[in-house]
Amino acid sequence: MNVFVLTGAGISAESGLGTFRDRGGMWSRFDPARLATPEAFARTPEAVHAFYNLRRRGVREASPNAAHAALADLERGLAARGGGLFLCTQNVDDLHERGGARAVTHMHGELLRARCTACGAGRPWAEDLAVATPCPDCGRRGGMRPDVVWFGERPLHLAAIEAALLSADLFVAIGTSGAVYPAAGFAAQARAAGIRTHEINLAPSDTADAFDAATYGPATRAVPDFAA
Ligand code: BV8
Repeated sequence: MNVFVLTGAGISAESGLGTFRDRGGMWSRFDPARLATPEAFARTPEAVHAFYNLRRRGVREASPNAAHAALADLERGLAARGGGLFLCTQNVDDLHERGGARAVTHMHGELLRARCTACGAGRPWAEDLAVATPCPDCGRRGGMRPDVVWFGERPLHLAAIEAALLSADLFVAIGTSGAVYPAAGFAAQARAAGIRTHEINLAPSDTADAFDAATYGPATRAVPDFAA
């Protein structure tokens, strides 16, 4: 059996990492247009660095939770039975990896990586970034950026995601509001291809009507129950 799982910020909520659109969520305290777009980075790079430095520290202090571990168990169980789990996340944290998942597709990039806009070199990066940070490869300053996908930028790995989505037997979305495209369109795409769809969330998402089934509750309870 091949399962495609799409996760969002809700799967990391119980690890203490904030979500974006819940009450008190990140986008209610910070303006994404001023902090999560290429234009914002060009206009006020230090403010963007400060925003991502804060989140990078938060990720380092957070621990994976029972939902991350349950997906890692599911990945091993499906492989042992000749199937597979395609774990696609919108999240930029590394909690899936630290929770034991072996293959994670980060379609919105990774907070613990940085990329030089001058030479294009990318690498793991756990420390703070600043405009003055020199690129370890080309030495230039002013070009280092968080290796995440901002609004208006093309998400990563779309061809591999599309191929895995259309060859799945089941599509499961976990902890996502269904507000951000193209990820929010995956459920309808799966359904149109005749693939069963299941939503696991705290509450019905914006795309709840694209799902055949749903389990509502905290991910640390709903995901282990589902994956069992
Ligand atoms: C693109 C990375 C072109 C950086 C992020 C008008 C209409 C339609 C689309 C658009 C439009 N105008 C612009 C667009 C495109 C735009 C978009 O969709 N905008 C939306 C807001 C309208 N999309 C883009 O710009 C994308 N790029 O389109 O390029 C293209 C496309 C295809 C091919 C070629 C070119 C790029 C989008 C990526 C932007 N980067 N983040 C960073 O993190 O700072 S977006 C950000 O939102 C995060 O990645 C996040 O993961 C993502 C989605 O949010 P969620 O994960 O769902 O989080 P949210 O808080 O919203 O929801 C949490 C859910 O969890 C809730 O439902 C809650 O109930 C639940 N929950 C809470 N606690 C728990 C829980 N569930 C279980 N247990 C709990 N304990």
